Order: sequence, then structure tokens, then C-alpha cells
Amino acid sequence: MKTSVCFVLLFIGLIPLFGQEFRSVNVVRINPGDSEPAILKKAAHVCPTARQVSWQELEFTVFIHFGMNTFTNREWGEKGTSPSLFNPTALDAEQWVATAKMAGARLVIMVAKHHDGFCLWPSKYTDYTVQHSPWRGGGGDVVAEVAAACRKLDMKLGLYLSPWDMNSPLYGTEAYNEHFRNQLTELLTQYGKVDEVWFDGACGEGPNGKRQVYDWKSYYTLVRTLQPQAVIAVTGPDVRWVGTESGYGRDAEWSVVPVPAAALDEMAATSRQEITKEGLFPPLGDLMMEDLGSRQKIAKAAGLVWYPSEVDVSIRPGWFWHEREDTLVKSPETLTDIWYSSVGRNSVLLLNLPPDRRGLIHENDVAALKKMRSVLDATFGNNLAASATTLENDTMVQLDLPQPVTFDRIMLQENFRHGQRVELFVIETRNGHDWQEILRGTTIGYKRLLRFNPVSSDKIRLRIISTRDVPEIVHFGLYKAPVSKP
Ligand code: FUL
Repeated sequence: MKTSVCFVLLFIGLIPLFGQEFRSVNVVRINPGDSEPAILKKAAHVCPTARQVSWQELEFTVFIHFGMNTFTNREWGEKGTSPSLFNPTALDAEQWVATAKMAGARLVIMVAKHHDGFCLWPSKYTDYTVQHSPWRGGGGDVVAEVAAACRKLDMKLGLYLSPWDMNSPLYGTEAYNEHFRNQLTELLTQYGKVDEVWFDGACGEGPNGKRQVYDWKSYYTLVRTLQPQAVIAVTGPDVRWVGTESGYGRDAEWSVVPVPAAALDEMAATSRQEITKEGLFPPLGDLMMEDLGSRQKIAKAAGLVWYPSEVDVSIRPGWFWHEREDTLVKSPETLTDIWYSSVGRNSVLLLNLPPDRRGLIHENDVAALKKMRSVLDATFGNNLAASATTLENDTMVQLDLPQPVTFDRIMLQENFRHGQRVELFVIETRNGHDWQEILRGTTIGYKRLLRFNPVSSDKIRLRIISTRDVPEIVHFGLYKAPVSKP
């Protein structure tokens, strides 16, 4: 595992390995003559940018879908709905942010404009905003209230601005791109620091029946200029959509995935530097495939990029609040299962909490989140391996405990800042002289959480069977989940 050695070498930027020099890069080209070992080595040294590191370490983030659809009982809305319908009776953005914080999230993404075009801030580029609603006598600004609550409660702020706009008469013309950039500029200059900008790829028809050709590059450049620390998700270059809205990431989730040749060529054409720095290309290719980053996939790639997964899912069936769904809030057990299958599978969880017509997150949602949080705290608050003596070599970490412990959860973490390397591992316990396998897994990445029936042992080891380079395991913890009461 040679953590300290690798750290020092990476720190100075170069790692001499087998006579070749490998640098930490965010994007790398694969040359037609590259051998399989050379490709694996390149893949092992593709690393996150600073903004991708900060984002990954958030682990859990919250989405807030609230707007005209909340009042019309719709999901995508329609053009022409009167702003007079938007009238929450007790809107409390601090309750939203406090609920997210209580659940363990560290960033809240507010949907500032959904596909219907209704703006939750008083944009000066359209009349279709809160300013023309009865709420707060037309003097309200939901985005400002969420930003203030985030500042007060020490939470990060993210913003969602839907490129699809059913209401804008400019939609479907080149002028809409400028209109969109104008609205983006308002959002990114009036509300303080923004750490995530979320673009949906949906491209429906506008009022004139036309679809828009989005100028993504110009949107990305604007975000980089106005809020350089913000990641751009998921129709964006920094954060990848996991490919479903179920809450479940892949069993093998790679943060290093192929990048198409066209994107590399574009980078080369616009940059006088060699291609190692971040690019600004929209996601290309099918992100819904089961296998995105295996050896077979990267062997055929033109290049590789660090493009980590975000799992977005709603706590209810819909993204917006609907009264009929008050009884369909995901149970604490399902939410906990989603946690293991997203945060525990090398992804960031983005959980949607839609406020109701009062402008509050409903009591049922809050109760389910509280229970989920208490189960996770009771499980991961106590690492049973904290007092273990650790024995290590390049492909094995062994924990020796003073006495046997009973555990049914394992947390593994790679030093993801240096790349993602482990492809296959096994966990074993020693009974007498023999080592017994208790489970096998594929990728680790930023974090891998494993669940199994309780096991008691005082010697537990992680053996890496297949890896792309010397792995750097920075966490190997043992935990016990609370026994649920009937
Ligand atoms: C989707 C949208 O169409 C949904 O309404 C929602 O905003 C979700 C997060 O993304 O593509």
C-alpha cells in the first residue's frame, strides 16, 4: 500500500514506475500503440481536479424541487400557468436546509427554474417570476432565502437552472443562449458562493414549437469565470449522471471513464498545452450502460477522464410534492439501502426533498430522514477496528485485534486523490490456521460499504486480487449495524 512513498512522489508530480514517468492528470490520451499494461498505468493515474475532490468528499447532497408544479400538482408543468398560483403559506427555507443538515447532507441544490420557466428569483429578464406572484406581496426571492439559510447553517449551495424553458418566447432561437447566460449570471453573481451548478439535458419544445440548440460550451465557460470552484453536473464536464433515478449505483463504479476522440481533439485545438488538464466537453456516449470503465472498456478508448458518478433520486415517487404521495415517502430502510448503494458505491448521493404547498418539507419526510440518520450514526459511529494493529504489503492489509469483534459492515476507501485502482478484492477472516473468505468485491474508489451477516474474528484481511497499479488503501474499518426492533 506504500501510502507515504506514493504520496511524496505524487506530491512532486512525477512517479517513476517501470522506467516510465506518470503524472497526475485529469484527462489522458491513449495512443494507438499503447500496450494493455501502459493503458492500465495511465488509467491508474487519472485524478480528480480540486473541485471534484471537494465535491466527492461531500458524500451526501440534497435537491429541492419546488415551484409552480407544487401548486398545479404536475411534474413538468406547461406554458402559460399564471404566477398568481404560486403562493406558499409558510415558506421556511431554513427548515429545508436544517432538514438536509440533520440528515447528514453538506450541500443543498435549489431548483431555481424548472422546465416550465417559472423563476424562483426576481429575474429581470422575464416577467414569469415570483415577483408577479402573491407570495410576500411580490417581494420574495426563494433563491436568496435558501442562500441565506445555507450561510447561516454552514451548508454549501448548489443551483439548478433548467436549460429547457417552455415559457420563454426566445427558446428555440440563438437569442435564447444569451438569455440563458443572462439568467445564469444573475444566479452566479447575486447569491454568494455556489459549489455546484446542475444542468439537465432535457430539450423539449418552447412556446414556438422549436427546440433549442444549447451552447453548452458558453454556459460552462461562464460558470468557470463566475464561480470557478463550482462543479458542473450532470450535463457538464465535472460530474456524471449515474444513469438511473433509482438511487442505486453500479456494483463496479469507475470514476475513470473513456472520453471520445472528438472531445480530445477539441481540447488539443483550443489549448496550446498538452492534454492533461480538465476539458469543458458535455458528456458524450451512453451513460446508462452497465459497464463504463472496466479493462475491456478502457482498452478501446481514445482517452480517459476523471468523471465521477452522482446518484440522484427523490424521497418520493415524484420530483415535486404531491399530496397523494405523502404516504409514499421512502422508508428509513429504503433510504439506508440507497445510502449503501450510492455513497457506498463510489458515488455522491443527491436526494430530493420536495417542500409542500406550505413551503415546508413534510413531517413524514423529516421522520424518515431522522431514522435513516440514527441508523447510520449508530453503525458508523464506532469503528471496531480502531485498536487493531495493521500489517500491510502491496496487495494486502491485515487487521489484528486484541480480541474477537462481531461485525457486519466494512468500509473501504482508496486514496482517490491519487486515482482509482482496485478492480477485485476479497475479505477474509482467520479461523485457527485457515483464512476463510467472507466476501468478494470489485471497485472501491472514494468509498465502498459492504454488508453481510455478522462475523466474529480477531484477524481480518483485505486481499487485492486485481489492481491497475499499487493500491493506496486509506481506510479499512469494521462496524456493526444496530439490530432493528420488530
Ligand atoms: C430530470 C427532470 O426532467 C426532472 O423533472 C428532475 O428535475 C430531474 C432531477 O431531472 O431530468
